Amino acid sequence: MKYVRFHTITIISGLLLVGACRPAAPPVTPQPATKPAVKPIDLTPRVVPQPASLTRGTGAPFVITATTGIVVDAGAGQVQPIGETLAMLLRKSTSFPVLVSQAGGTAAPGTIRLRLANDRQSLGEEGYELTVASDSVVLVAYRPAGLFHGVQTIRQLLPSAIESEIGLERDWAIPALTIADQPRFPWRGGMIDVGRHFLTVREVQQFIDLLALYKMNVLHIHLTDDQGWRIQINSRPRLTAVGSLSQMGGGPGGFFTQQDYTDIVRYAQARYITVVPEIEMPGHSWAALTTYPELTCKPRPPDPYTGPDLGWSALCPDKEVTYAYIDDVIKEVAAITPGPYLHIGGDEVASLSDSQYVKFIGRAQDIVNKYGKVMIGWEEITKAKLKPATIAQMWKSDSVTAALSYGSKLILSPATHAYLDMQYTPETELGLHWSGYVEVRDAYDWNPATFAPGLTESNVLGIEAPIWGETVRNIGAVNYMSVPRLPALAEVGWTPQAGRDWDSFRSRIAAHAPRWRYLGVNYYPSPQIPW
Ligand code: TNX
Repeated sequence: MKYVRFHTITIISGLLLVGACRPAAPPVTPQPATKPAVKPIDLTPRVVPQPASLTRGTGAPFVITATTGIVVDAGAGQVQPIGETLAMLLRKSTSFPVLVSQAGGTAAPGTIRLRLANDRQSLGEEGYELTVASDSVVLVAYRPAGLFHGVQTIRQLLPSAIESEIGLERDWAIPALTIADQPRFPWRGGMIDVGRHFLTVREVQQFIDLLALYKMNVLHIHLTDDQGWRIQINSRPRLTAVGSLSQMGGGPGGFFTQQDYTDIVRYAQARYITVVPEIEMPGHSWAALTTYPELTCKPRPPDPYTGPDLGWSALCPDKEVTYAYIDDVIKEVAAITPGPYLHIGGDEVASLSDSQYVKFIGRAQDIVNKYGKVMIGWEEITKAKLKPATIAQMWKSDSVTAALSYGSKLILSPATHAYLDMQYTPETELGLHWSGYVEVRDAYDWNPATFAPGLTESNVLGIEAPIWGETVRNIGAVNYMSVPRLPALAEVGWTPQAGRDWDSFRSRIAAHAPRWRYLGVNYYPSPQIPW
């Protein structure tokens, strides 16, 4: 009680003191209650990648309300889940029921209509057409992948808050417009390296989510390297029992069971993304060699390797046991991979002679083909005799002529533009800089068709952005290094060259930052972007 009384007295004397020093207050005129000014919603479309053709309408926007429904074609089995994907996105943030129903005929007023059209072959495997008016949204494609990409466009045309995990009140408006869109290149990929540092299934799925948002369609997973083996092989259990227990810099490592891998593949498939598994050979193979030391030509103690050096390890091309081992591994990986491709690495082999290397790649190609897959390898494989179907992936692009001479189209991943593990600037805490610094503009401002002498538009299968794992240990780091460069590269792969412009890109991508924050995606706040 004593304390309370003392406290009260102090306050009262304080008030008296303040009152005594103040000049007399002017009389207060009562004001009518006003609402704070409502910021008008910005209906400028800021779609990344920029659509091939976009025409703004003059009418009112389409507004999603409690009665908005999604109508999908009756009987088109693959359209229903795409409609559900869109409905789930809209339900979370709007709190509206957004029912998905099946119907034929024309779109009812107030609906979002998703339709496959057999006569729209010109839209290709991934193209779509979107027409937004005040009373309807109509999305048409020739194939389901086109509808899926079109849904990503609808998503990006809505306010960023559409990504919110909790219900919010907004004008959920989509601007009136017409879009006719399809990709420049059929291959638009991202590569993730779980060999150096393992990532969980959920983390890989989060990377897939990012690819899907920007209409990329390939996930290349680098599953093995010197520092760790990350995929269960039933006929060779020691690969995971021993080879998975290490990682770069020391630490626990990890691996995917075949069921984990299948979960990743299914998650990607539902987003129209093809998974390309990579089993590195003959180099970058120390994790396997610690479990099978007899597979190397140059024995050394089979201790785990956790350092950064490249090019020193190799399977022995002169031993038949090597090919028995590859056969076992490729057979199982091919069996759990529905996509048509299998990547064998093939890069940076400093410890074999050219003739050993060439012999090895030829035999590996036969084994990959025997299990029904198209072989992909880094550009060094062009030293070998390749089949026209085999695909070379360029990282330095000094073997373009060799690659084109056997008839393959090329995947372009130039380290100077497309390597997401390069530092943005000397100040970037993560990443390497052996190919220089890659700021967002470097990732954006290049033309795949004229990138190297001898290339033309038709030789290019597409582009791929690898994020090597030496310095990247978790999805937060993956996202920081990927965003905004991955969206930039997505636009390089999707949008026709004539439709691309750095100033346009930088102002559009700036508007994606609130979206990334809702999604929990870490990003690099590049000074080149007007955030
Ligand atoms: C080169 S380029 C590699 C990877 C490294 C990367 C680091 C290529 C095909 N291989 O083994 O992780 O540099 O940036």
